[in-house]
Amino acid sequence: MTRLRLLTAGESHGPGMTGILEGLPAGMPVDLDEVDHDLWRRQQGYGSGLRQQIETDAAQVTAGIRYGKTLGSPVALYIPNKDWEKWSKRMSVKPVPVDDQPKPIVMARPGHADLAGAIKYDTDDIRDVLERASARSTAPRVAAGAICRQLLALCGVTIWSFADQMGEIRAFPDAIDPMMKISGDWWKADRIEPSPLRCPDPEAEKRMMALVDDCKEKGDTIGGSFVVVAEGMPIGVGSNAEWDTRLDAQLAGAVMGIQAVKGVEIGLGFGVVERRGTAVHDEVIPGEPGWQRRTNRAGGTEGGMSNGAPIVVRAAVKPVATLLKPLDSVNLLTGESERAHIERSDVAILPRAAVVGEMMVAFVLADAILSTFGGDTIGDLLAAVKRRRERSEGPRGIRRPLGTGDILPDNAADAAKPVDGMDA
Ligand code: EPS
Repeated sequence: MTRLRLLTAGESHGPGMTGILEGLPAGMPVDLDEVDHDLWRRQQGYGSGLRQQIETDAAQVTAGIRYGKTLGSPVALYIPNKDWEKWSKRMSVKPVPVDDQPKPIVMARPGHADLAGAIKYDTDDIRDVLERASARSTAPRVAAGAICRQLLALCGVTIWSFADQMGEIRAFPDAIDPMMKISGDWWKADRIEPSPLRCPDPEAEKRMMALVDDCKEKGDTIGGSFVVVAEGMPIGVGSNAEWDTRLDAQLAGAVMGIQAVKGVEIGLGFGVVERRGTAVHDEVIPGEPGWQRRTNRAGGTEGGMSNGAPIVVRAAVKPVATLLKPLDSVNLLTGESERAHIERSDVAILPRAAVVGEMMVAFVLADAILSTFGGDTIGDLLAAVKRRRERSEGPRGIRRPLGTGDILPDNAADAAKPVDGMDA
């Protein structure tokens, strides 16, 4: 990332989770209730374990925001862990005599960070590893991503997500068709948000819930895939110039960095393998304004840059590695074969992973927009985005003169106003 930096810290059962987001422009209004609402969304989902009933995640801002607007300094977010009350001894920061410590965890769970981490950090207690590997670390990512999403909204970009597959059950087999065009009205928030699985297809949702129940009964877990869509991106964000500034590479890396994600596709993704070029690339046709695309198989990026079409990112989520019917493992101390360690856990995390996916996409797109357009203030940024949108309105020869575009959201003008009292 070139402009925004996000550093997170915190153990799952430690005192709390911290996120520091650096690089936001000054003067950007931040709705902290919205941030808490996004944290709440991350905690919903059929198949979640008991931990989500214990926690009510809310972000305390300890730096970077004054009178509801960013200062341009790093924004620090703290999300307390309610469960810490019960773990303060087991997760004590201060030394605890060996006889008072709980029994170490020595049976690595296949699929978790346990085995590699125990060897890497040379510990006899896998808890030293699993606490940080926990998906709880996605909470501060969501809080920071929620702020990025608000910045994107000011720039005219909206992001949403849904679960499109769990096990073998696919939502709307043709909802996002091979042309990558979204048909019908199923994608609307009032269809997705109330769904316990973030699945807007009620028929598929019912079968997915039954699948979760079946896995729970059998001590098993289940994964799936989710899709994140970002609409309204200005054209030419990201870069064709260098491997690490390519927008698609950054999106793939950030989404792959979410716990349990094993695959990321943009647009057709692996669907390009079996198709010929004429069935992969998106034809450009005359339209309003200037031109249109017949399809969106590229998923909104070409040559490492946004091409103005919706950005469509799909991620494969593996089943949770903590199994009530554990797989074989080897005792780290004795080398003997035993069953893997069992912890309180979740049966399915797919709907929650989708919300984290939204926020990671928001973080990458906000970073790319800021890297492309710059700006010490939100006004600077929005003015530069507006110029780019005007420049994108059509072929050079028929473009409207610069300065006549009216394509930013209604509230963008408010955001661009100077901070109250700035003149004083
Ligand atoms: C997790 C195990 C569970 C999850 C946790 C991730 O926690 P616990 O061990 O306390 O039951 O609920 O995720 C969260 C706490 C969260 O907020 O997302 C794991 O092993 O990764």
